[in-house]
Amino acid sequence: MRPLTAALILIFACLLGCNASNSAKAQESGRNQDSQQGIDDPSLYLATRHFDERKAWTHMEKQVNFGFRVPGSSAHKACKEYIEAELQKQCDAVEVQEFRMKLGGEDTRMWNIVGRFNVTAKRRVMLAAHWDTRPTADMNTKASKKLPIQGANDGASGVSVLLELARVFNEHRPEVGLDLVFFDGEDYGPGLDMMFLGSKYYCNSMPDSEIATYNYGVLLDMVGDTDLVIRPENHSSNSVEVFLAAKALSDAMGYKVFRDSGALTIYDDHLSFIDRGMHFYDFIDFEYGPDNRYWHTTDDTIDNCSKESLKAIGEIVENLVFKFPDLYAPGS
Ligand code: 1BN
Ligand code: ZN
Repeated sequence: MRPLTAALILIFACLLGCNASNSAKAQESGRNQDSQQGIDDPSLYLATRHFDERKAWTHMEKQVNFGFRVPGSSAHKACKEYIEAELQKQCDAVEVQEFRMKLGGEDTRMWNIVGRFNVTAKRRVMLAAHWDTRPTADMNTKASKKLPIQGANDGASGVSVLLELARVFNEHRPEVGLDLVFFDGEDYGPGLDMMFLGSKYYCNSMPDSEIATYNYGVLLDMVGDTDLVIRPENHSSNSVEVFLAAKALSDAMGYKVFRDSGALTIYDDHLSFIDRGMHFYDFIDFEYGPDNRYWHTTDDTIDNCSKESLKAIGEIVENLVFKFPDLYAPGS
């Protein structure tokens, strides 16, 4: 069989498969019924590839070169200024939300940072990541658990993808409003009570009228792992359409990043928004190294991350925003 014929058969088979599972899932999950879109839309296969992984990788290097971005440190302040300056180059509006917390007995300044496109649009998508790094490598087994982590994957990777997407969406405008949100204090810890500090603060400060403008949100966490695999996340299950659309894109674009099996339940920055009724999916790769052995350890280094993974998730999210901005009706 000629390669083109084989490719067309494959695409047709995939279209049929997507169509059947999609309509059933749409009824279950309350997908935006008014939308003309669907993951059975053939234009899905005409993906754009504007995301430049070399530019994303430069953002990785810059962040890890600042040092450990632990709240209260000079590296943390330098990184905040870097993210803000990069967003100023690309976005229609940039906002910095300062808040203070007592950390380790010190009154500590923390910052959530937002880059907006199409500021007044009433149909919006939020893409988010945390930019702080964990102060202690509590999962270390060989070296001290008191050392800080580089946070190349757990911190810098999501930021790098969002900063490169800011360039993409400035040059190729999305049809909806888009907010790139960088949360501080996600990983302070050691326990869950002292994590997700920035996202809780940010979410609490949003009026209902603003929540009601969002179609959905996506959180990117630990997306730089050399072997990138993203599985269903159970807290995000009210947003299954987001996962299905991303998986359809991933498959159609030739990536094997999104998998149906092995669902996880993860506490993360998306939870406050879900509690307020938003659709919010956590794209997290929680298999970092063999048996997740690099997570919250001094092995969370740039050497254990790859440009190719940033490219895959960057292109998938780029196309999610271009092709599937209306998976849910705003505020639904
Ligand atoms: C993700 C990355 N998280 C922390 N760093 C959230 C999390 C908390 C994931 C506890 C699993 C367990
Ligand atoms: Zn972490």
